[in-house]
Amino acid sequence: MKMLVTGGAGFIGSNFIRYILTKYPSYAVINYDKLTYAGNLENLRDIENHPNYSFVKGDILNTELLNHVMKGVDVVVHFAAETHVDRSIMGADAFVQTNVIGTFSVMEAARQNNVKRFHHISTDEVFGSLGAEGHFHEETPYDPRSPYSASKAASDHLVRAYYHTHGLPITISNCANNYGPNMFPEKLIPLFVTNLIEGKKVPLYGDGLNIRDWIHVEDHNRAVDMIIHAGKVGQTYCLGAMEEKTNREITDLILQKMGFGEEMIEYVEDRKGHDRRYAIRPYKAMVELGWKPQITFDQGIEQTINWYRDNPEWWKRVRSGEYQDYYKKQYGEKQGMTI
Ligand code: NAD
Ligand code: TDX
Repeated sequence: MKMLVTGGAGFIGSNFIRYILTKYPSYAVINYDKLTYAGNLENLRDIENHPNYSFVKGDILNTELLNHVMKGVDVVVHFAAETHVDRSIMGADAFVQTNVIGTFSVMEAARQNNVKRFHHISTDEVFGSLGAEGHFHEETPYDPRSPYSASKAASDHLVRAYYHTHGLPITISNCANNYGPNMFPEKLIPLFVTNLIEGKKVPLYGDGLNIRDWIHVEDHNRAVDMIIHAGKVGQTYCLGAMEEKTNREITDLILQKMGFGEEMIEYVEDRKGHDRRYAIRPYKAMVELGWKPQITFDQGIEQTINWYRDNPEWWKRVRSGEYQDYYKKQYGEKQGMTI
Protein backbone atom coordinates (compact mmCIF):
# COMPACT_ATOMS: atom_id res chain seq x y z
CA MET A 1 0.00 0.00 0.00
CA LYS A 2 1.34 3.40 -1.01
CA MET A 3 -0.19 6.29 0.91
CA LEU A 4 0.18 10.00 0.27
CA VAL A 5 -0.50 12.19 3.30
CA THR A 6 -0.83 15.93 2.67
CA GLY A 7 -0.13 18.19 5.64
CA GLY A 8 1.71 15.38 7.43
CA ALA A 9 4.05 17.80 9.20
CA GLY A 10 1.18 19.44 11.10
CA PHE A 11 -0.45 18.45 14.36
CA ILE A 12 -2.95 15.77 13.33
CA GLY A 13 -1.10 14.66 10.18
CA SER A 14 2.17 13.94 12.01
CA ASN A 15 0.35 11.95 14.68
CA PHE A 16 -1.44 10.10 11.85
CA ILE A 17 1.78 9.16 10.03
CA ARG A 18 3.31 7.87 13.26
CA TYR A 19 0.15 5.84 13.93
CA ILE A 20 0.08 4.33 10.42
CA LEU A 21 3.76 3.42 10.27
CA THR A 22 3.56 1.84 13.71
CA LYS A 23 0.48 -0.19 12.85
CA TYR A 24 1.37 -1.01 9.22
CA PRO A 25 5.19 -0.85 8.96
CA SER A 26 5.10 -2.23 5.41
CA TYR A 27 3.01 0.69 4.05
CA ALA A 28 4.94 3.28 2.07
CA VAL A 29 3.98 6.72 3.39
CA ILE A 30 4.82 9.94 1.55
CA ASN A 31 4.41 13.12 3.56
CA TYR A 32 3.67 16.04 1.21
CA ASP A 33 3.81 19.34 3.06
CA LYS A 34 4.61 22.96 2.34
CA LEU A 35 5.99 23.52 5.86
CA THR A 36 4.01 26.65 6.68
CA TYR A 37 4.35 28.14 10.16
CA ALA A 38 2.27 25.16 11.38
CA GLY A 39 4.23 22.42 9.65
CA ASN A 40 7.20 21.01 11.41
CA LEU A 41 9.41 18.06 10.53
CA GLU A 42 10.57 17.96 14.14
CA ASN A 43 7.15 16.38 14.83
CA LEU A 44 8.33 13.28 12.94
CA ARG A 45 11.96 13.12 14.01
CA ASP A 46 11.48 9.69 15.62
CA ILE A 47 10.31 8.14 12.36
CA GLU A 48 12.20 10.13 9.72
CA ASN A 49 14.62 7.22 9.20
CA HIS A 50 11.84 4.65 8.82
CA PRO A 51 12.60 2.84 5.53
CA ASN A 52 9.02 3.33 4.26
CA TYR A 53 8.70 7.02 5.10
CA SER A 54 9.57 9.84 2.76
CA PHE A 55 9.01 13.57 2.79
CA VAL A 56 8.36 15.88 -0.15
CA LYS A 57 8.35 19.60 0.46
CA GLY A 58 5.56 20.88 -1.71
CA ASP A 59 2.58 23.20 -1.89
CA ILE A 60 -0.74 21.51 -2.69
CA LEU A 61 -1.23 24.31 -5.21
CA ASN A 62 1.74 22.95 -7.18
CA THR A 63 -0.14 20.68 -9.58
CA GLU A 64 2.92 19.53 -11.52
CA LEU A 65 4.73 18.31 -8.44
CA LEU A 66 1.57 16.77 -7.03
CA ASN A 67 0.99 14.82 -10.24
CA HIS A 68 4.53 13.54 -10.13
CA VAL A 69 4.32 12.47 -6.48
CA MET A 70 0.88 10.88 -6.97
CA LYS A 71 2.19 8.20 -9.37
CA GLY A 72 1.39 4.73 -8.04
CA VAL A 73 -0.33 6.07 -4.92
CA ASP A 74 -3.23 3.92 -3.67
CA VAL A 75 -4.66 6.14 -0.93
CA VAL A 76 -4.54 9.90 -0.35
CA VAL A 77 -5.28 11.26 3.11
CA HIS A 78 -5.72 15.00 2.78
CA PHE A 79 -4.96 16.92 5.99
CA ALA A 80 -3.19 19.98 4.51
CA ALA A 81 -5.06 23.16 5.36
CA GLU A 82 -4.90 26.53 7.01
CA THR A 83 -6.55 25.72 10.32
CA HIS A 84 -6.69 28.60 12.80
CA VAL A 85 -10.02 30.44 12.96
CA ASP A 86 -8.49 33.65 14.38
CA ARG A 87 -6.02 33.83 11.48
CA SER A 88 -8.90 33.39 9.00
CA ILE A 89 -10.60 36.40 10.59
CA MET A 90 -7.44 38.51 10.19
CA GLY A 91 -7.13 37.46 6.52
CA ALA A 92 -8.83 34.73 4.51
CA ASP A 93 -6.58 34.64 1.45
CA ALA A 94 -4.43 31.64 2.39
CA PHE A 95 -7.57 29.82 3.59
CA VAL A 96 -9.30 30.15 0.23
CA GLN A 97 -6.11 29.30 -1.66
CA THR A 98 -5.06 26.26 0.35
CA ASN A 99 -8.35 24.90 1.62
CA VAL A 100 -10.48 25.40 -1.50
CA ILE A 101 -8.18 25.58 -4.52
CA GLY A 102 -5.58 23.34 -2.88
CA THR A 103 -8.17 20.62 -2.21
CA PHE A 104 -9.31 20.88 -5.83
CA SER A 105 -5.71 20.49 -6.95
CA VAL A 106 -5.05 17.39 -4.78
CA MET A 107 -8.30 15.79 -6.01
CA GLU A 108 -7.48 16.47 -9.66
CA ALA A 109 -4.11 14.77 -9.25
CA ALA A 110 -5.83 11.88 -7.45
CA ARG A 111 -8.35 11.55 -10.26
CA GLN A 112 -5.74 11.67 -13.01
CA ASN A 113 -3.69 9.01 -11.24
CA ASN A 114 -6.64 6.71 -10.49
CA VAL A 115 -6.10 6.54 -6.73
CA LYS A 116 -8.25 3.95 -4.99
CA ARG A 117 -9.29 6.24 -2.15
CA PHE A 118 -9.24 9.96 -1.47
CA HIS A 119 -9.97 10.66 2.18
CA HIS A 120 -10.74 14.27 3.01
CA ILE A 121 -10.18 15.49 6.58
CA SER A 122 -12.76 18.08 7.57
CA THR A 123 -14.27 19.69 10.61
CA ASP A 124 -17.56 19.89 12.49
CA GLU A 125 -17.35 23.69 12.13
CA VAL A 126 -18.91 23.38 8.65
CA PHE A 127 -22.27 22.78 10.39
CA GLY A 128 -22.30 26.20 12.07
CA SER A 129 -23.26 26.98 15.65
CA LEU A 130 -25.70 25.18 17.95
CA GLY A 131 -27.92 26.60 20.67
CA ALA A 132 -28.27 24.84 24.01
CA GLU A 133 -29.93 21.81 22.43
CA GLY A 134 -29.17 19.48 19.54
CA HIS A 135 -26.16 17.84 17.93
CA PHE A 136 -24.37 17.70 14.60
CA HIS A 137 -24.60 14.49 12.59
CA GLU A 138 -24.09 13.39 8.98
CA GLU A 139 -27.43 14.85 7.81
CA THR A 140 -26.99 18.28 9.44
CA PRO A 141 -27.20 21.05 6.81
CA TYR A 142 -24.04 23.06 6.22
CA ASP A 143 -23.99 26.55 7.78
CA PRO A 144 -20.36 27.70 8.05
CA ARG A 145 -19.85 31.05 9.73
CA SER A 146 -16.12 31.86 9.82
CA PRO A 147 -13.86 32.24 6.77
CA TYR A 148 -12.07 29.09 7.97
CA SER A 149 -15.22 26.97 8.22
CA ALA A 150 -16.56 28.40 4.95
CA SER A 151 -13.37 27.35 3.18
CA LYS A 152 -13.61 23.85 4.69
CA ALA A 153 -17.30 23.62 3.72
CA ALA A 154 -16.44 24.64 0.16
CA SER A 155 -13.79 21.92 0.02
CA ASP A 156 -16.25 19.30 1.34
CA HIS A 157 -18.73 20.23 -1.40
CA LEU A 158 -16.04 19.94 -4.07
CA VAL A 159 -15.00 16.52 -2.77
CA ARG A 160 -18.61 15.29 -2.88
CA ALA A 161 -19.04 16.78 -6.36
CA TYR A 162 -16.00 14.79 -7.57
CA TYR A 163 -17.59 11.62 -6.26
CA HIS A 164 -20.92 12.27 -7.97
CA THR A 165 -19.49 13.70 -11.18
CA HIS A 166 -16.31 11.73 -11.74
CA GLY A 167 -16.80 8.72 -9.48
CA LEU A 168 -13.67 9.62 -7.48
CA PRO A 169 -13.69 7.11 -4.59
CA ILE A 170 -13.90 9.58 -1.74
CA THR A 171 -14.68 9.49 1.97
CA ILE A 172 -14.95 12.50 4.29
CA SER A 173 -14.65 12.83 8.05
CA ASN A 174 -15.98 15.86 9.96
CA CYS A 175 -14.27 15.86 13.31
CA ALA A 176 -14.67 17.77 16.57
CA ASN A 177 -11.90 19.83 18.25
CA ASN A 178 -8.71 17.79 18.57
CA TYR A 179 -6.10 18.08 21.29
CA GLY A 180 -2.90 16.21 22.14
CA PRO A 181 0.88 16.40 21.55
CA ASN A 182 2.40 18.59 18.81
CA MET A 183 -0.51 21.03 18.51
CA PHE A 184 0.69 24.49 17.52
CA PRO A 185 0.55 26.74 20.61
CA GLU A 186 -1.95 29.20 19.13
CA LYS A 187 -5.04 27.06 19.80
CA LEU A 188 -6.86 27.11 23.14
CA ILE A 189 -5.35 24.12 24.98
CA PRO A 190 -1.67 24.39 23.99
CA LEU A 191 -1.76 28.19 24.27
CA PHE A 192 -3.14 28.07 27.80
CA VAL A 193 -0.82 25.28 28.95
CA THR A 194 2.32 26.94 27.56
CA ASN A 195 1.29 30.36 28.94
CA LEU A 196 0.90 28.86 32.40
CA ILE A 197 4.24 27.05 32.21
CA GLU A 198 5.74 30.49 31.58
CA GLY A 199 3.72 32.07 34.40
CA LYS A 200 1.56 34.13 32.00
CA LYS A 201 -2.20 34.67 32.19
CA VAL A 202 -4.60 32.88 29.84
CA PRO A 203 -6.82 34.97 27.49
CA LEU A 204 -10.41 33.70 27.66
CA TYR A 205 -12.64 35.12 24.90
CA GLY A 206 -15.98 36.77 25.74
CA ASP A 207 -17.87 35.21 28.66
CA GLY A 208 -15.88 31.96 28.39
CA LEU A 209 -19.07 29.96 27.99
CA ASN A 210 -18.73 28.89 24.36
CA ILE A 211 -18.80 25.12 24.10
CA ARG A 212 -16.52 22.82 22.12
CA ASP A 213 -16.61 19.02 21.85
CA TRP A 214 -13.11 17.58 22.42
CA ILE A 215 -11.45 14.47 21.04
CA HIS A 216 -7.90 13.19 21.54
CA VAL A 217 -5.90 13.18 18.29
CA GLU A 218 -5.21 9.45 18.63
CA ASP A 219 -8.94 8.61 18.74
CA HIS A 220 -9.44 10.78 15.64
CA ASN A 221 -6.64 9.04 13.76
CA ARG A 222 -7.85 5.57 14.70
CA ALA A 223 -11.19 6.48 13.18
CA VAL A 224 -9.55 7.77 9.99
CA ASP A 225 -7.65 4.48 9.71
CA MET A 226 -10.94 2.58 10.02
CA ILE A 227 -12.67 4.76 7.44
CA ILE A 228 -9.86 4.27 4.93
CA HIS A 229 -9.94 0.51 5.40
CA ALA A 230 -13.63 -0.17 6.00
CA GLY A 231 -15.62 3.00 5.29
CA LYS A 232 -18.03 3.13 2.39
CA VAL A 233 -16.99 5.11 -0.67
CA GLY A 234 -18.98 8.33 -1.08
CA GLN A 235 -19.81 8.51 2.63
CA THR A 236 -19.24 11.10 5.32
CA TYR A 237 -18.47 10.18 8.93
CA CYS A 238 -18.88 12.56 11.88
CA LEU A 239 -16.28 12.04 14.59
CA GLY A 240 -16.15 13.20 18.19
CA ALA A 241 -15.71 11.81 21.69
CA MET A 242 -18.88 13.35 23.18
CA GLU A 243 -16.82 15.47 25.60
CA GLU A 244 -18.60 18.83 25.52
CA LYS A 245 -17.02 21.50 27.70
CA THR A 246 -17.30 25.26 28.06
CA ASN A 247 -14.02 27.07 27.56
CA ARG A 248 -14.22 28.11 31.20
CA GLU A 249 -14.50 24.45 32.29
CA ILE A 250 -11.41 23.58 30.23
CA THR A 251 -9.57 26.53 31.69
CA ASP A 252 -10.48 25.59 35.26
CA LEU A 253 -9.36 22.00 34.68
CA ILE A 254 -6.02 23.10 33.23
CA LEU A 255 -5.52 25.61 36.07
CA GLN A 256 -6.31 22.97 38.66
CA LYS A 257 -4.07 20.31 37.10
CA MET A 258 -1.20 22.81 36.82
CA GLY A 259 -1.63 24.17 40.34
CA PHE A 260 -2.92 27.69 39.52
CA GLY A 261 -6.00 29.67 40.59
CA GLU A 262 -8.55 31.71 38.65
CA GLU A 263 -6.47 34.88 39.06
CA MET A 264 -4.55 33.60 36.03
CA ILE A 265 -7.63 34.10 33.81
CA GLU A 266 -7.81 37.27 31.75
CA TYR A 267 -11.16 37.83 30.08
CA VAL A 268 -10.50 39.45 26.71
CA GLU A 269 -12.56 40.76 23.80
CA ASP A 270 -14.62 38.07 22.11
CA ARG A 271 -13.71 36.48 18.77
CA LYS A 272 -15.72 38.02 15.89
CA GLY A 273 -18.69 35.81 14.95
CA HIS A 274 -17.69 33.36 17.71
CA ASP A 275 -19.65 30.10 17.24
CA ARG A 276 -21.45 29.35 20.50
CA ARG A 277 -21.61 25.59 20.67
CA TYR A 278 -20.37 22.54 18.78
CA ALA A 279 -21.48 19.02 19.68
CA ILE A 280 -21.22 15.98 17.51
CA ARG A 281 -22.79 12.51 17.58
CA PRO A 282 -20.45 9.94 15.99
CA TYR A 283 -23.04 7.13 15.94
CA LYS A 284 -22.55 6.23 12.28
CA ALA A 285 -18.81 5.55 12.78
CA MET A 286 -19.61 3.65 15.97
CA VAL A 287 -22.29 1.44 14.42
CA GLU A 288 -20.84 0.97 10.92
CA LEU A 289 -17.15 0.75 11.74
CA GLY A 290 -17.18 -0.39 15.36
CA TRP A 291 -15.10 2.69 16.30
CA LYS A 292 -15.32 4.26 19.70
CA PRO A 293 -13.17 6.83 21.46
CA GLN A 294 -10.83 5.30 24.03
CA ILE A 295 -9.27 8.31 25.76
CA THR A 296 -11.37 10.27 28.24
CA PHE A 297 -10.88 14.01 28.37
CA ASP A 298 -9.51 13.78 31.89
CA GLN A 299 -6.82 11.26 30.86
CA GLY A 300 -6.05 13.06 27.60
CA ILE A 301 -5.66 16.52 29.09
CA GLU A 302 -3.31 15.19 31.77
CA GLN A 303 -1.15 13.47 29.10
CA THR A 304 -1.21 16.62 26.95
CA ILE A 305 -0.18 18.93 29.82
CA ASN A 306 2.67 16.55 30.65
CA TRP A 307 3.78 16.46 27.01
CA TYR A 308 4.06 20.27 26.88
CA ARG A 309 5.85 20.28 30.24
CA ASP A 310 8.32 17.67 28.94
CA ASN A 311 8.91 19.36 25.57
CA PRO A 312 9.47 23.09 26.20
CA GLU A 313 12.20 23.23 23.54
CA TRP A 314 9.63 22.07 20.93
CA TRP A 315 6.99 24.70 21.60
CA LYS A 316 9.49 27.49 22.19
CA ARG A 317 11.18 26.80 18.85
CA VAL A 318 7.89 26.33 17.00
CA ARG A 319 6.52 29.55 18.41
CA SER A 320 9.62 31.54 17.54
CA GLY A 321 9.64 30.29 13.94
CA GLU A 322 13.15 28.94 14.47
CA TYR A 323 12.36 25.74 12.53
CA GLN A 324 11.17 27.74 9.56
CA ASP A 325 14.54 29.50 9.39
CA TYR A 326 16.31 26.15 9.75
CA TYR A 327 14.43 24.46 6.91
CA LYS A 328 14.69 27.52 4.70
CA LYS A 329 18.47 27.49 5.15
CA GLN A 330 18.59 23.76 4.45
CA TYR A 331 16.22 23.59 1.48
CA GLY A 332 15.78 27.16 0.34
CA GLU A 333 12.36 27.93 -1.10
CA LYS A 334 12.66 25.06 -3.59
CA GLN A 335 9.85 22.54 -3.71
CA GLY A 336 10.24 18.85 -4.39
CA MET A 337 13.08 18.22 -1.96
CA THR A 338 12.87 14.70 -0.61
CA ILE A 339 14.47 13.51 2.58
P1 NAD B 1 -2.07 22.22 11.39
O1 NAD B 1 -2.29 23.67 11.16
O2 NAD B 1 -1.36 21.76 12.62
O3 NAD B 1 -1.26 21.58 10.14
C1 NAD B 1 -1.58 21.88 8.81
C2 NAD B 1 -0.46 21.32 7.94
O4 NAD B 1 -0.77 21.59 6.56
C3 NAD B 1 0.92 21.93 8.21
O5 NAD B 1 1.91 20.92 8.26
C4 NAD B 1 1.14 22.86 7.02
O6 NAD B 1 2.51 23.03 6.70
C5 NAD B 1 0.38 22.11 5.93
N1 NAD B 1 -0.04 23.01 4.83
C6 NAD B 1 -0.73 24.17 4.95
N2 NAD B 1 -0.90 24.73 3.75
C7 NAD B 1 -0.33 23.89 2.84
C8 NAD B 1 -0.20 23.91 1.43
N3 NAD B 1 -0.67 24.93 0.70
N4 NAD B 1 0.44 22.89 0.82
C9 NAD B 1 0.94 21.84 1.55
N5 NAD B 1 0.86 21.79 2.89
C10 NAD B 1 0.23 22.80 3.54
O7 NAD B 1 -3.50 21.55 11.25
P2 NAD B 1 -4.19 20.35 12.06
O8 NAD B 1 -4.78 20.88 13.29
O9 NAD B 1 -3.26 19.21 12.10
O10 NAD B 1 -5.39 20.03 11.05
C11 NAD B 1 -5.25 19.08 10.01
C12 NAD B 1 -6.57 18.94 9.29
O11 NAD B 1 -7.58 18.53 10.20
C13 NAD B 1 -7.08 20.21 8.63
O12 NAD B 1 -7.65 19.88 7.39
C14 NAD B 1 -8.15 20.71 9.60
O13 NAD B 1 -9.12 21.48 8.95
C15 NAD B 1 -8.70 19.41 10.13
N6 NAD B 1 -9.30 19.47 11.48
C16 NAD B 1 -8.59 19.97 12.52
C17 NAD B 1 -9.15 19.96 13.79
C18 NAD B 1 -8.40 20.50 14.98
O14 NAD B 1 -8.98 20.57 16.06
N7 NAD B 1 -7.13 20.86 14.86
C19 NAD B 1 -10.43 19.44 13.98
C20 NAD B 1 -11.13 18.93 12.88
C21 NAD B 1 -10.55 18.94 11.62
O1 TDX C 1 -6.87 32.43 23.20
C1 TDX C 1 -7.96 31.84 23.03
N1 TDX C 1 -8.98 32.04 23.91
C2 TDX C 1 -10.21 31.46 23.78
O2 TDX C 1 -11.10 31.69 24.61
C3 TDX C 1 -8.18 30.92 21.92
C4 TDX C 1 -7.09 30.66 20.93
C5 TDX C 1 -9.43 30.33 21.82
N2 TDX C 1 -10.41 30.61 22.70
C6 TDX C 1 -11.72 29.93 22.53
C7 TDX C 1 -12.32 30.06 21.13
C8 TDX C 1 -13.08 28.76 20.98
O3 TDX C 1 -14.37 28.88 21.55
O4 TDX C 1 -11.49 28.54 22.72
C9 TDX C 1 -12.28 27.76 21.81
C10 TDX C 1 -11.35 26.90 20.97
O5 TDX C 1 -10.63 27.75 20.13
P1 TDX C 1 -9.51 27.19 19.12
O6 TDX C 1 -8.55 26.34 19.87
O7 TDX C 1 -8.99 28.35 18.32
O8 TDX C 1 -10.38 26.19 18.22
P2 TDX C 1 -11.69 26.40 17.33
O9 TDX C 1 -11.84 27.81 16.94
O10 TDX C 1 -12.83 25.75 18.05
O11 TDX C 1 -11.29 25.55 16.03
C11 TDX C 1 -10.59 24.29 16.18
O12 TDX C 1 -11.44 23.19 16.11
C12 TDX C 1 -11.96 22.82 14.88
C13 TDX C 1 -9.46 24.14 15.16
O13 TDX C 1 -8.61 25.28 15.22
C14 TDX C 1 -9.99 23.93 13.79
O14 TDX C 1 -8.94 23.70 12.86
C15 TDX C 1 -10.88 22.73 13.80
O15 TDX C 1 -11.46 22.53 12.56
